[in-house]
Amino acid sequence: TAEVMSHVTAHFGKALEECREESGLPVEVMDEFKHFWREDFEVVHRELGCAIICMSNKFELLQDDTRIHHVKMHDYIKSFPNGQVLSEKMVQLIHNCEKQYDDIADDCDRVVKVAACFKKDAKKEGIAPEVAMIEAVIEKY
Ligand code: B8M
Repeated sequence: TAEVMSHVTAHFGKALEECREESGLPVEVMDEFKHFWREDFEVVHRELGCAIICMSNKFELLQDDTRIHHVKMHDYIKSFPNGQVLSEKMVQLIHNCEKQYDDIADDCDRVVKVAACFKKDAKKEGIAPEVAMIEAVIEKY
């Protein structure tokens, strides 16, 4: 659900600070990760892909091939309130997007494409949070 996704985003987003430098993502492009879900935020910058890889690595959510580690991703999402209702759907959506962009060799370029695909599909499925929902839980993390 969007409620659960707001918790996941609030927690995951905290790692952006740690990844700002090495990913080279300018503050002008994205100052806080919650804006990922804004209607008018375009998920297109290669550096955002680099940042998502770096952030995911902080929580060991990726395999060596930079695709999601299904078991670890499940466990991560399940660690949030009501996480079990979202984990399967979320892994499914991300994996489906990974398959569509499997031919892009550059990891940052591929991951930003996967992330944009995931955002679009999550909205379609009604599990994309409003930024205000993220703001309401961000202080918990
Ligand atoms: C990775 C869990 C983060 C959840 C926070 C919300 C949105 C972030 C989107 C990133 C999509 C994950 C892309 C990783 C794909 C690796 O092939």
